[in-house]
Amino acid sequence: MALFTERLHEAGKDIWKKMLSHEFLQMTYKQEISDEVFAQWVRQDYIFVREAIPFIAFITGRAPLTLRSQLANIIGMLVKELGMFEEMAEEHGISLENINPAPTCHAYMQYLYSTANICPIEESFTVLYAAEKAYYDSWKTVKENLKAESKWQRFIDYWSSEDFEAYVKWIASELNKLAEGLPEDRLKKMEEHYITTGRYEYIFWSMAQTSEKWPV
Ligand code: MP5
Repeated sequence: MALFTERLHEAGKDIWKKMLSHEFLQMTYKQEISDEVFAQWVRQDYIFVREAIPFIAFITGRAPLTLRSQLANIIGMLVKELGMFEEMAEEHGISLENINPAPTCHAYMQYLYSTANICPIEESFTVLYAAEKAYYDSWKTVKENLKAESKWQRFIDYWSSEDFEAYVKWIASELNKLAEGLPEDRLKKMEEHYITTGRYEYIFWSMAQTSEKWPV
C-alpha cells in the first residue's frame, strides 16, 4: 500500500507548486529581495518559531510515549534556532524588540495552538509535518537556484541542510505509523490539515512580501 505521506503530497501538490514559485522565494534566490522585505520575514518568523515551542509542548502532552523524547528534543532545536535569528538580526541591524505578529502570523499561530490542544495527535503531527516540509522544500528551492553566496545564506543553509531533511523524513515516517489502520474519515481530516497548513505557509511568504500590517 502507498505511504500515507504520498497521499498528502498528491493532495497538496498544487499548493506546493505555487508555494515553491512564490515571489518571495524567487526574489531571495535572484538576490533582488529588499532588506526591508526580508527583515519583515525575519521578525515574523522569529515570533513564529518562538511560539512553535508551546505548540510542540502541547503536542508532546498528547503524544504516545514513544514520541515524547524526540518531541522534547525539538524544543531544544527551536531554542537554538531562536539564537540563529538573534545573531542574524544583530548582524544585519534588524531589531527584534517590541515586535508583534502580523495578521497572517497571528492566525497561523492560533491554528497551531488550537490543533495541538483540540485535535487528535495524528492531526497536529500532520500540521508539524506540513510546516517543516514546506520550509525544507522552500529553502531547498532557494538554495538550488542561488547563483552566488547570499547575505541570508545562514537561513538558506539551515532549512535546506541534510540534518533538516533527515528530521523531516523522521516526521514523515512517524506520521505514516500514526496513520496506519485509521479509518478514512480520520485520514481525510489529516489531509485537510496538510492542505490548510500548506495554505498558511503560502500566505506567510505573501505576508512578508507585502509587509502585511493590521489595518487598524
Ligand atoms: C517553519 C518556520 C519551520 N520557521 N516558519 C514557518 C512559517 N513555517 C515553518 O519550522 P522550524 O521550527 O523553524 O523548523
